[in-house]
Amino acid sequence: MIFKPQAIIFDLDGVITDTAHLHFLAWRQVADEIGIEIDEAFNASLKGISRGESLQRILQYGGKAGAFSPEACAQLAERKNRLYVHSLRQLTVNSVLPGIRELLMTLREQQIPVGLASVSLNAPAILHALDLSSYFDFCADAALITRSKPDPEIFLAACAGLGVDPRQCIGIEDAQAGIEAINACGMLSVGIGTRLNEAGLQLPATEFLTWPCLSAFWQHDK
Ligand code: B16
Ligand code: MG
Repeated sequence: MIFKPQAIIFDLDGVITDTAHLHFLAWRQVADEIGIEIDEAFNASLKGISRGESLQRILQYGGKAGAFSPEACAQLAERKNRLYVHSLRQLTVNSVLPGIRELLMTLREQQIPVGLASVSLNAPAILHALDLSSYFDFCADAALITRSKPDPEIFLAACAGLGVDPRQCIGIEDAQAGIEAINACGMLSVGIGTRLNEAGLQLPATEFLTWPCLSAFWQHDK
């Protein structure tokens, strides 16, 4: 008898498509305008971190923590988002990371519910641009989340929306904060990339993320 997880919950940026570079370009421009220089290495530390908190980390990095009023911070975050949303126009169905569309199709065939746990407020628009919306049974609403990853809130919201027990689910993430969030809710964690501590299973890239691989992981660890 093969046991299956009750659901698979995906992160978006870095797992389904790679928008990290677009986030970087938008943040770099805004940071530059207030005299802070950031690079791709620093940007990697913002993976899975909400927009508002990303701005606070940039200000801290540039030695300007507390230099802007809440209203000015809101304007900076809004400016970054306008730049970012504009850049999302370049996303097409070909922007899905290798193997992901095939995996989502197989999960449909296997009748395994699929959820999304992205802290991006732009997630629904991105799924739509990638023509993947129909593969997701529930997308947690980032606007209702009060605590950024590594808090498990967004993953718990995705499980609640699907009506599944987190301890019977797999979560997939590319960020350390996301792996910690998955583990904190008792889900099995799959990490995409390198240098992810505590991932139950670590794969170097999405092309290795297949249903046989996830199924074998589940049989082995449950
Ligand atoms: P937005 P994920 C996260 O997406 C990104 O990794 C992070 O860099 C970004 O700041 C955050 O979404 C918020 O995005 O500004 O579009 O609301 O990894 O949780 O899918
Ligand atoms: Mg991510």
